[in-house]
Amino acid sequence: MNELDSLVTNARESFARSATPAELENAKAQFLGKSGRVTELMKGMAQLSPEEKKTRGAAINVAKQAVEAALAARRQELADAELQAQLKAEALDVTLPGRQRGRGGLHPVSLTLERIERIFGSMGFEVADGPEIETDWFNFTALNTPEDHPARSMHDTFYVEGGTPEAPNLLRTHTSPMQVRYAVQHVKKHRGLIDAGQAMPEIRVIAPGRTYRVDSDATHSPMFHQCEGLWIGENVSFKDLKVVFTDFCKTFFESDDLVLRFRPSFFPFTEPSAEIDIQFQSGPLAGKWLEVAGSGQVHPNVVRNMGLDPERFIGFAFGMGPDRLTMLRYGVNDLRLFFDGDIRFLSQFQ
Ligand code: 2NM
Repeated sequence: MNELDSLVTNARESFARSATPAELENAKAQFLGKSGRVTELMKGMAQLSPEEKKTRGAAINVAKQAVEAALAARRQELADAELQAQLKAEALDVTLPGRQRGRGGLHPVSLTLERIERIFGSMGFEVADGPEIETDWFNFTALNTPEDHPARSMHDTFYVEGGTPEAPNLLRTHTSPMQVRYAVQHVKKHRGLIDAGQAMPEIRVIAPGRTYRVDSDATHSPMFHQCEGLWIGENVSFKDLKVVFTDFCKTFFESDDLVLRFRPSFFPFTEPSAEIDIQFQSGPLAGKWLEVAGSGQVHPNVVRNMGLDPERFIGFAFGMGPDRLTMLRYGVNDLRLFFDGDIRFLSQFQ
């Protein structure tokens, strides 16, 4: 191999070894730069005769062009490789579905509460609201709970700061205190009518909301929901309770194929009292008696604490658990699923 051929071969090898554009430019300088090998060869022609210059010059030129061609080819190769690497690094799967903003929605228990409010609303019941931190009087005393009742113990009730020993503050253990507050306001508003012996607009209210008890297992959460109902007038009876609650159950469960049973029971705030059991006649829950609420005729002491004369005013109340109603309606078997906040579970109710 002559000198010029080996120069071209050296250049090709040197360019091939250059892995980056910067290395390639250094390699170029060694051959085509001011003191590069091709340039040195051209300088070396000075002493040659005109005839020799002609042939030697042409041969060097051919070699130079070969080196330049090899350089251009390698530049293109490196540029292509760089582009490929960049494309790979920034790879986009244009077939992926777009990221959507989560739409959000109501919690299944909220859906149940809305449903309860709408059904009782259609029967003329207002919706009461009130504080979750209650006084001992509204939560227990007004509801005829004896001073030594176990529900008042620290084992069952969360007591909080801010009260006095005689009037401690607590997290409400049921939503009835809201009804007492509502009834007291209602009576205050209509005191004139009542004392004049005229008809008072009936108290017809439900009280939905969060309640708290010291209790935690598969079927009890320290925070749970309740919805209580209250209807008081001069001519309200247990028959009205049965009609109202039966109608509610049929609408809530979207079925006429169910029966109710009122089973004698005891609550401090009602007398007589009854548990309400429901039995579906068809569907997945058919045949079993399921307890869905407590109820009763409001105790005379409670009527009195609302500011009314129990000889003249009478009514009924009931209390149910929207968490349990939600489990029954959707066939959920663990209460804790509602309060774990797992979006995969909760999003199924939208
Ligand atoms: C229940 C069962 C029976 C109830 C009583 C009252 C009030 F305010 F009239 F005293 N509200 N809710 C009641 C009655 C609640 O829950 C199981």
